[in-house]
Amino acid sequence: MKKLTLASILAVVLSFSAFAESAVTVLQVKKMTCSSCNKKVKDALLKVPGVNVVEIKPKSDRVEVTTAGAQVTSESLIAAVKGAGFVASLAK
Ligand SMILES: [Cu+2]
Repeated sequence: MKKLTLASILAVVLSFSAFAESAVTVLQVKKMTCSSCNKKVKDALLKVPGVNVVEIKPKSDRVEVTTAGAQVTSESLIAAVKGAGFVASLAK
């Protein structure tokens, strides 16, 4: 009984820390006018170390970036988008 409780506490702690380490940053990227633009922005963001998932919402110009941890700064994401030739800012 005691063992089971300990194991379940450990499982909760582990899943919580895994959750806490991943963060989503939403960027507003301007002038993504076609799927080729989307791909350029996505590829640039995926090259940033710590970026796991990039999801583009073409209708709203929003880009959701899931990173492995808080050490990935929004500045580095914005710089990557800039490097691909687009203007990005943090979405409000
Ligand atoms: Cu384009």
